[in-house]
This record gives sequence, structure tokens and C-alpha cells, in this order.
Amino acid sequence: MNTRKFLLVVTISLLFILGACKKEAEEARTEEGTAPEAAPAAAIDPATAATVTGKVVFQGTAPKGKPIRMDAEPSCVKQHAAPVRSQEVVVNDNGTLRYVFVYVKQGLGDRTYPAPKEPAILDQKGCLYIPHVAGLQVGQELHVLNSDPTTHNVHEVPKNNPDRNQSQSPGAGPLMIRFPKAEVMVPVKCNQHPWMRTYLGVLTHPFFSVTNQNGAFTKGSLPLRGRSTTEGDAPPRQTPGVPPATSPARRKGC
Ligand SMILES: [Cu+2]
Repeated sequence: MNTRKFLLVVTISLLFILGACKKEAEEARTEEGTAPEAAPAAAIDPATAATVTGKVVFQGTAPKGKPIRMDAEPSCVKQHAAPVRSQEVVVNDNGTLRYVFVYVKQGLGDRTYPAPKEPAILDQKGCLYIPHVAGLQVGQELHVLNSDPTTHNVHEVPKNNPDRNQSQSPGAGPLMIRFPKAEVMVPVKCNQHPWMRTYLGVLTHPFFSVTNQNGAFTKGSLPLRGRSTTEGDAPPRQTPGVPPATSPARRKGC
């Protein structure tokens, strides 16, 4: 794991902060893993909102993703013009890290954030999950598509949510999944194709982002009320078909 040192650089653009970095007792409790209690859902005042931007830098020798052999599924092989490599650790050309889930872990208070009516989308294409890392809210629908001419088997492997396993044949409609509890991250695998893996960050609020091909993330309309804490969570490195042996690497920023 010593090659997986992450430096989470967070630049916080504050439009306005009330009581900067003042620790409030009510903010001490974590918002990860528990749904907030009911509170008035007042609209977020743009005048007191903030935008958080940053990038995740990889330090060390960048690993090269292991080649994925999907010869057993010719219909997927021919969808790829170039050899496919594992996306477990993806270092961008500029030395940043892709697919890091960055989210606000603390400091949002008791405000509640209703789940969006729009579903989050997860596709299966070329025998890969697209995207490799995603986020959604508790109670929000996740629509899992099958764009391949083959059967997949969507198997969530959570710790705090129901363990579900559903087969999806070609041309079938989307699987509709909801997560009742917050959990970062929920691995999802395919029992038919052991190299397929995606990771879902499920939160009680919408303040999350996934680093892109430049290693950058951004999130706006953040109702900062003092100190808040962001955290980056990279999927654990693992051998296809083998459960992760270690916890995800984490680095904190403020
Ligand atoms: Cu599959």
C-alpha cells in the first residue's frame, strides 16, 4: 500500500462563512451512517453557501492497471478497441488520481436533504460498470442498465444495507435499487464476470463528488456553518473476483 499515498488538496472557496472554524457541539456528531433527524428544510441561502474545489494527487510509483481478460465474453471483447485494464487505481497523466469519492463528512448540522427524484444511473457496457465510482443519496433510485448483449448479475456487497443479487438479461429494463442507509463505499460486483466492479457512495446529503480525468473535484451550494470536514475515499485495490483485504485509503481535508 506504500505506493498508494494520496495527498488530498482541498481549496475552499468561501463566499461567506459564519463563525469560521468554530467548533459547535451539534456539529461534533458524524453524519456518515445515520440519517439526520427531521428538521425544517429551509432553502439554502446562496449568500451563505460555499463551493469546495480541489484535486487528489498521487505520490509514488504509479501502478499500471492489470489487464482484464474477458475472452470468455467475446461480445464484450469486441466492444473495446484497446486492451482493457483494471480501474482499481487510475493515475491520470498529470499525476492525479481518478475515481476518488470526495464528500462532506461532518459539519452540515441537522438540515435534511430530500433524495433527488432523478435516478442515479449505472450502466453495464463492454462488461464494465460505468462509472467505476459514483454517489447517490439514501432513498434515491439507482437505475442499473444493461447495454450489453449478455446477461449480467448485479450483486451489491454492502455492510449496512441489504445484500442483493439480481440477474439482468440483455434488453431487460433497468434494475431499480434503493439504499436505506448511508454507506461509503458499497462495492457492487457481477457474479458472471468477476472483473466487473463499481463502488457507490451513499449519503444523506448531496455534497459529494468523484475526481475526474484531471483528478479534480468540485461541489457547490454548500451551506457551511463553521468547520466542515471533507474526506476522500478511494476504492480498495484488489484482485478481480477477490474481496478487498484492507479498508479504503482515506485522507482528510478541511
Ligand atoms: Cu457481468
